[in-house]
Amino acid sequence: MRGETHTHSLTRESKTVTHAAKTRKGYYLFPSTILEGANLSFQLKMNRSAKKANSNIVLALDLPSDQPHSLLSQSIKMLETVHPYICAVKINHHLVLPLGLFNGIQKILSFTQDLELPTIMDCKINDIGNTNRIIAEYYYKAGFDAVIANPFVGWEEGLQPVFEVAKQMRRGVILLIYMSHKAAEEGYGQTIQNPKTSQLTPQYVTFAEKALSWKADGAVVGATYPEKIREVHEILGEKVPIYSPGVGVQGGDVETAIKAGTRYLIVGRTITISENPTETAKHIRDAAKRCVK
Ligand code: FNU
Repeated sequence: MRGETHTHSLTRESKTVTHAAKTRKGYYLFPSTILEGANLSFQLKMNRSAKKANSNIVLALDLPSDQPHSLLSQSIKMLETVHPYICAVKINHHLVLPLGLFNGIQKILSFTQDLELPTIMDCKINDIGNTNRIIAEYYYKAGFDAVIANPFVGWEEGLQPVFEVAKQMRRGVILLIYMSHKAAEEGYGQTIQNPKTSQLTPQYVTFAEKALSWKADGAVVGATYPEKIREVHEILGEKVPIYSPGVGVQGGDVETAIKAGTRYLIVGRTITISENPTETAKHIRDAAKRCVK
């Protein structure tokens, strides 16, 4: 069993070269899976991973904060047991703050890369453009496949630099459209006057439209608001997949969310603090599988 002492510290780049064979001409020949994996867009990676695992569950690797010294080994242990039932891993500040990005989180990312699981950093980027670009660059350089960002800051000098760096590095950007918590209505649900058309519109509808025009790779809509999922899905169709957190502990329901149009379910505590995370992950995966057409 891998633990605190495991030596998975290779970066994405050095690992790729480790797997490569050098020809006489000096070119590297990569096994096709590695080459394809490195070049696939985030959306394709997710698609492929979901098919392979026969699962649409994104594990929110949120562990309790009472034993910070063993978070790394707890994370690896969790991934070792639940990975057959998930298609991706989402990491939050629960781990980045205590473990640090390059010496701690990167070890987890190296492990998820070995498992061929795409990773999402839930940093909810929400600052001025220059800062946003630097945040995204750090996470992508550490090895994350996608970041979550907040469309409230807008495009110019807001999220534009994030989308630019994502394009350069072939990574993904997922936008918050309607969050899962009780007060989501106060921000995402307020009625605004569209500055261009002067029409009154719900905030989240304009965010869904931005997700399309900015070519986002995903849209977060809480599983706790199936009617919002349905409405957003009508706007996005299959172009921008919906990711829904809020299943289980927050009150959202697997079947209702999927039937309303969710593509990926983000599940944290229901799995991570359950008595048997593997069984729980399998149970949720199977429940989700039954609803997917
Ligand atoms: P669980 N999360 C969320 N709602 O819960 N990123 C949102 O609207 C959102 C999120 C995250 O409740 C939350 O921070 F945009 O234990 C946590 O990491 O299943 C996870 O999704 C849900 O955790």
